Amino acid sequence: MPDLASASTSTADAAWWRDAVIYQVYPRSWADGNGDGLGDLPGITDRLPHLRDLGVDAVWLSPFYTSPQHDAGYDVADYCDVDPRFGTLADFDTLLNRAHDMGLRVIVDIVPNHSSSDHEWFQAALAAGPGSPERARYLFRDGRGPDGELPPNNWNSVFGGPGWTRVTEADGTAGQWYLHLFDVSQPDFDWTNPEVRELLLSVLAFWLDRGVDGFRIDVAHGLIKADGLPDAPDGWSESVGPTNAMPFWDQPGVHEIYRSWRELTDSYRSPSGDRILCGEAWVLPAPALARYTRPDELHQSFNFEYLMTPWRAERQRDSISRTLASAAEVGAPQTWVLSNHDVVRHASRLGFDQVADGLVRMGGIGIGDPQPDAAVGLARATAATAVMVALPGSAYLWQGEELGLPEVTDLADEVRQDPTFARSGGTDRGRDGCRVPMPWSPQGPTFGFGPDRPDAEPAWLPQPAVYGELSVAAQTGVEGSTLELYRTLLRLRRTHRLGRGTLTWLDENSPTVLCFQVDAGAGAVTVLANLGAEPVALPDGVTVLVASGPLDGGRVPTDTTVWLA
Ligand code: TEU
Repeated sequence: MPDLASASTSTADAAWWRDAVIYQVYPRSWADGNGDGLGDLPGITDRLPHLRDLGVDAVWLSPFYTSPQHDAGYDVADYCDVDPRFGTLADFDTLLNRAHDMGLRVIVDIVPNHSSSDHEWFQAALAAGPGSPERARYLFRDGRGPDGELPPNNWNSVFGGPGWTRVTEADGTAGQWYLHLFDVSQPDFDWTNPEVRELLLSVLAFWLDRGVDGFRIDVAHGLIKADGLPDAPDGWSESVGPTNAMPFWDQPGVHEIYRSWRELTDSYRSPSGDRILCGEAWVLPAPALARYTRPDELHQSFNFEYLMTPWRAERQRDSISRTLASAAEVGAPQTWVLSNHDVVRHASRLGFDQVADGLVRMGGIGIGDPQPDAAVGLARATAATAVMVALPGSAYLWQGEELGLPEVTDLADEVRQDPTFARSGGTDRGRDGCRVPMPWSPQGPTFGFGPDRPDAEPAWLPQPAVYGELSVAAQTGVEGSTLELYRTLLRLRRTHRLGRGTLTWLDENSPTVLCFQVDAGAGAVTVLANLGAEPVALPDGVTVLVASGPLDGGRVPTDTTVWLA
C-alpha cells in the first residue's frame, strides 16, 4: 500500500481521523462507468480527482458488496466480494490504490446488524429448521398464541410494518418467526452467537488485508438486543426518552464487540495511519453516544443530534457545546455531519421554518408535500457548512452537498426504490430524494453521471433539470459557486488546522448570532454566523477570510457565515 505519510492530508500522522474531512460516496449514484444507469467502482476511480481537488482527506464508500439491492446494498449477501453491478475485487483494488496515490484514504461500510436473506447463512437457517445451529445465527423465535400465530413481541421495522416475519418450515407447516429491524430481506444476526462474532471479525480482516483505512459501522447501536427480547415501550420517541429505552437500541453488550474490533484494527496500525472505526449510532443523549468512542472502542461516531438541530443560534450553540463536552469526556474528537444517504439534504431541510423543536426527522419530501424554500435552504446550508467545517474534530460530507444539490422532491412514486416507501404504505416518502445521481456536466442525458452514448441507460433515478446548472463542470472556477466555497473552506481549514483547534465562544453571541473562535496555533479563526433576520455589523479591524454568501458592505446578511482573522 503506498505510504500515505507524505499525503496531502491535513494530518499525515497516525491519528489522521481526529480532524479528517471524509466524503461519502454512494456507489449507486456517484459515477456510472459502463452506462448501465447505475454507478460503479470504475466510475468512482475515474472521478477521484474531484475529491483531491475538493480537498477532502478520505472517502467513505457505501456498500458495493454482493447484494440483491433490496436496501441499496445494505442487505449484504457476500461480505467479501463486489457485486457485479459495481464491478470486481480487482476494480476495488484499482480504486483503493489510485486513491492512496492521490493521498486519499478509503473507509468502507460494514453492515453487521443483519445480512441479506440471500446470504448463504440465512438460506441454511431456513433449511435447517428450529433448534439448529444454523438458526442460532439469527434471531428466530417461536410465535406467541396457541398456534404460534402471533409475533414473539411488539417490535416494528424502522422502515414501517412489523419487525417479525413467519417462515414456512421445510415440511410445509407454519413455523418460527425471524426478526428484521429493517426490511424483510434483512434478517438480524444473533450477536450472542460466537459464530456471528467470528464471521464479522473475519470480514474486517479481509478488507484490512486489502488495505482499507477503516470502516463505517452500520446500525452500530443495534447489534445486541435486551435479554428475553421484551416488548418495546409504547409511545417512545427521541424527544422524550433515551435511545436505550428501546430494547433493541444502545444495549450495554455492544461495547465488548467494539473493544474486540478496536483490538483488531489496532493490530494493523502503521506510521502512515490508524485503521479506523466510525459508528453510525443514532443514540441520545450525548453522553450515551460518547461511550462508543472511549479509547478502546470506536475512533468516531456521527453526531446526529447536531445534524437534526434546527438552524437557530441558541439551539446550535447548545448542541455544539454539549456534544463537544461529551466527546472530550472520553478524549474523542467530535464527528460532525449535516447530510447523508438517509436524511433530507440539508440544502432543503433548512429551507423550512426552523421552528420545529426537538430532533427534526424528516421522512422524505414528495409531490403534494410542503416544499422547501430553495434559496433560503441553500443560503442556510452553506452557512451551516461554514460553521461545521470550522469546528474542532472530523467532518463528513455527503456527495453532492459541495454542489448545493437540493433534495429531489418530485419523484414519481413508481420510481422510488427505498423499502421505507413501500413498507410505510407511502406515508414516508423514503430516502430516494437525497440519492439522485450526481451531475458532472451541464450537458448529456444524465448530466455526465454516465457516458454520453446512444446506448447508455438513463440514470437509475431521474435527475431534475436544475442538476445541469449545479453540475461540477458548471461550478468549477466560478467565483461564488457552492463548489468553490467548499474548496475554499476546506483549504482554509487545512491551513489553519481548525480540526485540531480549541473552540472559544465570543461576546458577539446572541439569540440570533453564533460566534466562536477556533485556535490550533496556525492562525486563530473567528466564525460569525448570522441566523437572525437583520444584517449584523462586522467587528472592527477584522479581515474576512471567506463568507458563505455576499456581504452587505461591512455587514453580514441573514443566513450567512463569515470566517475572520
Ligand atoms: O441506517 C440505520 C437507521 O436508519 C437506524 O439506525 C434508524 O434510523 C435509527 O436508529 C432510528 O432511531 C442504516 C443505513 O444508513 C441505512 O441506509 C440502512 O437502510 C439501514 O441502516 C439498514 O441497514
